[in-house]
Amino acid sequence: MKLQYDRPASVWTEGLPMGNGRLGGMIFGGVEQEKIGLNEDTLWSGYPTDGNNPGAKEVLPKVRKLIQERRYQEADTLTREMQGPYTQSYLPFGDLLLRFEHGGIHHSYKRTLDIEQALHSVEYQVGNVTYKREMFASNPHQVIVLRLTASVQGKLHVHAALDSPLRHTLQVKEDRFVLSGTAPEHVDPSYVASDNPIRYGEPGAGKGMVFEGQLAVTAEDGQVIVDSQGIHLLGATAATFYFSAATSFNGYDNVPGKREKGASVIAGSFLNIATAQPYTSLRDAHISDYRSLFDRVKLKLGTPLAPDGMSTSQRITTYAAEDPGLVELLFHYGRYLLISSSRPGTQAANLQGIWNALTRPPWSSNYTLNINTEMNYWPAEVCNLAECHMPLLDMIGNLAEKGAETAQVNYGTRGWTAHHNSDLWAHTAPVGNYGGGDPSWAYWPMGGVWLTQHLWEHYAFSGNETYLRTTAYPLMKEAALFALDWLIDDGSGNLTTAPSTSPEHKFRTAEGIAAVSSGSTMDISLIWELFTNCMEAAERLETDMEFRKELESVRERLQPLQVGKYGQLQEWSEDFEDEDTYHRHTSHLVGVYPGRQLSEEETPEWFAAARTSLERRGDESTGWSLGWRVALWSRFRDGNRSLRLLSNMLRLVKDGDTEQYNHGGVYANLLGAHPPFQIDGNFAASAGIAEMLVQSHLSYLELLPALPDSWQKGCVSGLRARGGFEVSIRWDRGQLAEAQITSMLGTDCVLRSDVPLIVTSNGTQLDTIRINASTLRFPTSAGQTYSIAVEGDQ
Ligand code: FUC
Repeated sequence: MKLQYDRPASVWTEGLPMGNGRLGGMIFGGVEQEKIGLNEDTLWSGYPTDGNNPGAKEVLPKVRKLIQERRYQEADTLTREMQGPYTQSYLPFGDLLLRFEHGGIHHSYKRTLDIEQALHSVEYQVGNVTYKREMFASNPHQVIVLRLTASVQGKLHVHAALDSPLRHTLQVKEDRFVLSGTAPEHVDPSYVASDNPIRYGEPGAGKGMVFEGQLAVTAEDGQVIVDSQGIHLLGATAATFYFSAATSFNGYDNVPGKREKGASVIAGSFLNIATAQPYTSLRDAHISDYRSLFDRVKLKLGTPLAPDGMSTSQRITTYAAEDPGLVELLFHYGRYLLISSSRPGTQAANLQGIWNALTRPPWSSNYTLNINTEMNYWPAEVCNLAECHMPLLDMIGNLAEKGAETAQVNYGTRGWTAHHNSDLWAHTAPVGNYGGGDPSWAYWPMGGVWLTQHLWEHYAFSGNETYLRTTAYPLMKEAALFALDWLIDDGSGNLTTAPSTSPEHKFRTAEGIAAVSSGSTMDISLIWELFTNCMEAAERLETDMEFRKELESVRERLQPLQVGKYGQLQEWSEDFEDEDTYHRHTSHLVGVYPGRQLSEEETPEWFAAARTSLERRGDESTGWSLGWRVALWSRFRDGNRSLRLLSNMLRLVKDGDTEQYNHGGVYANLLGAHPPFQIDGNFAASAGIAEMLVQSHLSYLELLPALPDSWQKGCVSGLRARGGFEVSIRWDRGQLAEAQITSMLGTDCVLRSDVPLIVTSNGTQLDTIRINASTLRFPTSAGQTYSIAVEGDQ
């Protein structure tokens, strides 16, 4: 449960991340100088705007006509007229720099991240003195804490300071060193060539937010001097530094008066509370808060191959997924990262979670809604971190408000829509800067339709009907209203979408390559999922019977999916040739995972075709794409293939490797590499591993659906399944040995198993009802645990 290294990080991607959901730190410094990259999750460029494009309404019928006439390239070009501005960017706060006055010559260096406790430590010796640094980001106290100690009295001489690449001033306020800054009003995306990419407002009168960071120290001995250069700690043996930060962000809509306190007051008050605590109580509060989430799931996949002291980077290059211990670490690391980047009340994790060092980060470090944002949250429910899902669910509520205007202004439809990208300001309009964005990504009005799946899943796992009634269903219904108005008759009575893309992928026609056509499989599948979820929700809530019927009849008329000439599930409504057979997006398989439209039982032909499609895509891609394929192969019940994909993912990518689309992996710090760094691969890996062990997306719960041959013996506990179940499983010789299922809601449990099972509760065997050859059902009581064994095994 440790990431460990025997030398300091030399670059950011060798650093180790800490976070409390809001504040992030990337520890990537050396011995003589420690460096912690700082982040605050509301620190973005920009201010509220909408970006809606009233001209889109007139363009829409013309684009639809071109599509009908199969003039796809012209349709591509015309969709550009429907675009709005790019989103804003997630920005770095700056760095916390600690200079140790003991020189750089040292020995016995070790740095560790213990993900069981969310604690970082650095330890080394200079001569006979052992220096230690212990660091964490506390959620209960909302500060980053650094504890420094020397084994010999009075040996700590340290200078600490703050710096930022954003406009700022430095000053001393009482005994604190304070950095006050202003964010730019605008930052151009990294992929836009611009002479003036970062634009600040008038000093003192700009629209960019302000932010402040405060640094303080309490020393047990020695001397502390705070001056305009920073904090000087002289001749101490033990001291604790505290970093606190806040911004003036006042909600995505910046309604005046909503926020009572400014950045400075907020940052200061967290610091007041933290500095008044002894170090041990801060540390204890942090660990118990973190463990209350982390400890819920345990996983054992086999005997670790790597020797105890081996560095994590060495372990990755030597073993990849052959070391079950490394796969366990990867699984739990995703959980660590979600707990560290997404807590109730914080912003949703963006492309880099909350860790970003660049003023023009890749893809603006924004919310990319055509896969990456959803992927970030795939592990939340199944891996027992439903609380960490909340920031995304809240964000969906914001997007629904802004997206209702976009739907109305751009298309004149009901409901709400979001497109390819979003940001802190809940951007919902198509991006592209009024014509500059390639339609293959810039044109995609399905963001809202896909995101609402998360609202339903939060309910499906928890069974929380109040949440479904008051929050989830109304937002889902509004997204469904958009979809109803968006669908058009394809001329044969079927309903389709147009203009439509299969995100980021293009097709070839006799005329050339294009992106825009009608009824991409992804559009149809996402709408199918939304309508199905809405219908089930309305049924559970016993509401909206008429609306339910309407959805049902419209769902019936959705343009049917098709099997193409290679036996593949067609990605588009015509059997076009792919622009790139090995493309990273597997959008047309969304009904296999994370959706449930396609299955062996319900849609065997399409399911088999989807498998062929995945086969054709191959096993090489970006980090996040490999993660998706782990989960997809699990849904095809091919654990060996999932493991192969995990192996491809556990491939060391070097810092500085340029943007790549066919060879992703992880960095030395086990963070996902597209490359560049993108955190979604980590989250997909955790979700995919969970999917190998438990599935519940269909009408039953399945244990060990995709166990690879090499995981002969192991156990997992604490995974969640839809319907309100918590599951623990032990397996041996590659087979189920026993399982415990705890029922949270008291609903019937339906289990799929090819071998006969015995269910007992409190030592008494239950009568189970056999539904068919492979599924059985038994009633449960809320709070009760049921033991499952294979008949004949006892
Ligand atoms: C989509 C992907 C890219 C990258 C970007 C953030 O555009 O196709 O690979 O993940 O999002």
